[in-house]
This record gives sequence, C-alpha cells and structure tokens, in this order.
Amino acid sequence: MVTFLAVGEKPNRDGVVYVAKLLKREGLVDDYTITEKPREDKIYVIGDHSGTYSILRALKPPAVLSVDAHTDLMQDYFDHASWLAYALKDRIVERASVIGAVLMIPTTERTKLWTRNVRIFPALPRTRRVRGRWRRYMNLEQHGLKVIDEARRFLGDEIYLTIDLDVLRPEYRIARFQHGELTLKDLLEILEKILRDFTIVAVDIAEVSDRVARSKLGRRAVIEVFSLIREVVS
Ligand SMILES: [Mn+2]
Repeated sequence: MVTFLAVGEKPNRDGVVYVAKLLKREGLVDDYTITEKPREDKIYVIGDHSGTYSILRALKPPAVLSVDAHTDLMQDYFDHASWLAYALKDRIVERASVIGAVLMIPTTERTKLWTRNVRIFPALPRTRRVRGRWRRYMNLEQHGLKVIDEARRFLGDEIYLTIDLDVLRPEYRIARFQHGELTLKDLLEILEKILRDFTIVAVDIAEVSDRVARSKLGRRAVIEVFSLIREVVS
C-alpha cells in the first residue's frame, strides 16, 4: 500500500492530493487513502517534510538516510527544516545521513546545526571547521556514488529512506522553497544504488506541493522516482 500524508500548509496538502490522483491515473497505485495520521506502511508520499518525523516515531527504524537539498538539522523550533535534528535529539533514530544538501550555513547566528550521530554529504564541495582546521565534506560532485558506500558504513544495513524532491534543480518546480542541484538522472542513479545497497524499512517522497500540477518536469520526476521505489519496496 501507499500512504498519502497530507500534512503541512495548504499548498503541500493540495500537492499530496494531486500526486495521489496522478499516480492512480498512471496506474502506479491501485487505490489510495489520504490521511493526516501516519499508519504502518512501506511507501509514503508527504507534503511538509516534518511528516517524516511522525512516521519515524511509528516505525522506529535504526537509521535514516535523507536525500535532500537541505540538512533539516536546524534546532530553533520543530518544522520542515528541523525534523531530523529532533528525530536524533529525541532518540527516535540512532543515526542519520544526508545526501545532496546545498545550504550548509545556518541562516541565523542563533541557529546551529545538530551534528551528533549524523553525516552529511553535500551536492558540491563544502568545507567545515573541525578542531581549528578546515576539512572538506565528501560530496557528490567530487566523490559521486562513493558517498553512498560511506553512508552505508556509517548507517549499517537497515534504513528508513526519505527523498525530499527539492533535491532536484529549480526547473523541476515540485517543492515550495529552494530547490537543489540534482537532475532527475542524478537522483535516479543515487536511488538505484541506495535501493541495491541497503535494506529499506520504508520510504517516503516528501515536499510535494501544488506547484507540481503546473510542472511537466516535476510530474515526470514524481512518476519516475515513485516507479523506481515501487519496483523494489513493497
Ligand atoms: Mn527536507
């Protein structure tokens, strides 16, 4: 089954309803229920990315792998930009990894990224300061799919996979806010390897919004990502 989690503000909820109908029309789901409360399932489509937190609380997987243009490790208050920090802080998961992030710098002085039990693999070369020295993150541009091997070593075999569609470039126009650096081809390659290398407890596709209804590239991306997942996870 597929659970469509219509959570967040209206553009997100409308986006989830739209995607449910789209996938039904494409013959990719038989039937669907749209809900605000997660139930136990293997595949989810979510509006606001904070919905992943409530799924994690229900499923209790050991680790999370997030493919996302943002780390979602802010700590100011609970929302779509901080749910992963809360999942780690609240010990709902033990370890997490983020692949494809672009924004590495907290937006305010007050905002510090959560760093314990998490490894980040940005889309592009980025540095961070560790004990007074600048060190480079392993990243997709320089290290390619090897970042997934590294994530595998760090996370172990069993993961919950969350795919924030804002990891795609701006022209895909799926999410409400800033998009990232990947093409659909890049994303599918990454997902194919993740699906091969890990045991997937469950998976979600997140941050869909009503923008996708007006985006041909966006619809194509949703359909292809969903199809790939459905082949492997059921
Ligand atoms: Mn996100």
